[in-house]
Amino acid sequence: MKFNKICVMGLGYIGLPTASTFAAHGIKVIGVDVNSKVVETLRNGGLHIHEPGLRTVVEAALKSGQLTVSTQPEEADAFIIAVPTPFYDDKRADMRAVESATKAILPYLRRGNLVVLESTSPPRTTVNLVAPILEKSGLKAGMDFSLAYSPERVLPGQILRELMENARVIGGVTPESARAGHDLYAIFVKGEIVETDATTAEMVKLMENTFRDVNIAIANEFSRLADRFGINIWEAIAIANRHPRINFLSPGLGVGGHCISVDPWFLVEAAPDLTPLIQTSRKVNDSQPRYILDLIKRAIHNLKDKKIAGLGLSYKPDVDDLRESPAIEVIHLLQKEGSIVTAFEPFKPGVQLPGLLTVASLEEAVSDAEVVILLVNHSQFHDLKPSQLLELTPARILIDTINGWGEKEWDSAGFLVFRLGAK
Ligand code: SAJ
Repeated sequence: MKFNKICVMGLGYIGLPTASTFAAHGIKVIGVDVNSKVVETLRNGGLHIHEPGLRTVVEAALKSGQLTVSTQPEEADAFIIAVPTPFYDDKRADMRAVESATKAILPYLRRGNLVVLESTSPPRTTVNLVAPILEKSGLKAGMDFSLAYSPERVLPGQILRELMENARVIGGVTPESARAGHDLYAIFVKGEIVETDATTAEMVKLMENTFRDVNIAIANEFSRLADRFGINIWEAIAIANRHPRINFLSPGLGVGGHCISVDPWFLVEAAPDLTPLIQTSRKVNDSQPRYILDLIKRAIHNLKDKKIAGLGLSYKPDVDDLRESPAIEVIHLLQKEGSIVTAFEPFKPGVQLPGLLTVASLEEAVSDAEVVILLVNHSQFHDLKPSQLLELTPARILIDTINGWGEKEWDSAGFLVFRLGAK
């Protein structure tokens, strides 16, 4: 199948890099976002998200005229839906954005088009939710137009590289739909493109993120056991991972972000009776911030009125995304204990968050602190030398929740350091 023009619905962390990458490969792309602020920002040469290398690709795509942005879709050869699928408070998948993006395509859908859903979705979404909406056009999915599910699998921080290099799975509602999807992504994907059916592709995505969640849950549980038995979990994991069939992930503050902390719930919702392990892992990871609070309490005893500098607010190192961030949760827990926390996030230095005291520099955060807590292993913090921090802060107690400050360098430098999972 040939593609001259495609329409990408959703210009967030996935849609914008995808739209710009297609444009960079000579395809005419219309990028659509319902948020007019996003469209305005892009039109004015701005960027609403931080991702390494993205600015260059977006600027080039817009300047060349290959990418245009709008709040409304247009007729195209292919439509890609890359909108968020968050969850409600009760952890059920919120499919409203997928539903409305699909409805928005409906008036522009023509015989011979391809529609691809990329948003992470509960099993059978493509056939049970997307296809029936599109078939209101009078066209039949898999016969009159192609319909496929192709999950994004890129890692925030490395999106542009992974978009092209990762293997890509394309699940069609028919083998012909999968083939059409293959033809589309072959425009820029250098990794292997694997064709399957739509529901398998949906499951693959959910299985991948769930596997990671379960793996992190066991690492978090081991960190608690390490505290109990007086061993160093970081050393133990490093040794265990030398076994050829073992690959533990790392413990930490818990699992944040918009993907791994959300996606396993889609499987739980779809089959609560079949998912006890997945549910327990989610609970273990969600309870890790509270465990971290206990660790801090064991180190400091009385948290009331303690002046604490919290380093990092994002959900993981070297990204600006604050969604579902366990670092923010730990700070709220400390505040409930009466601590006065001053937080600094280098990737969003000016950020204002309800109920949080944030400052725009490391210096400001630590200058008056009694305790410094390393919450996110951003390079800026990881690369700090103990002598630099000694000069910036009167605090002599450090809490390292993610093993960012190695024992050798830091423990003999004049600080009293407490680490998660270390004796
Ligand atoms: N984390 C740990 N320990 C680890 C690794 C991560 O506690 O050893 C924590 C992080 O600090 C973070 C959370 O887990 O809070 C998730 O981070 P991540 O780097 O594991 O994953 P995401 O959410 O940034 O991206 C994942 C990726 N999925 C997999 O690796 C299977 C990515 O490929 C997906 O495209 C993305 O989810 C997505 O969009 O679904």
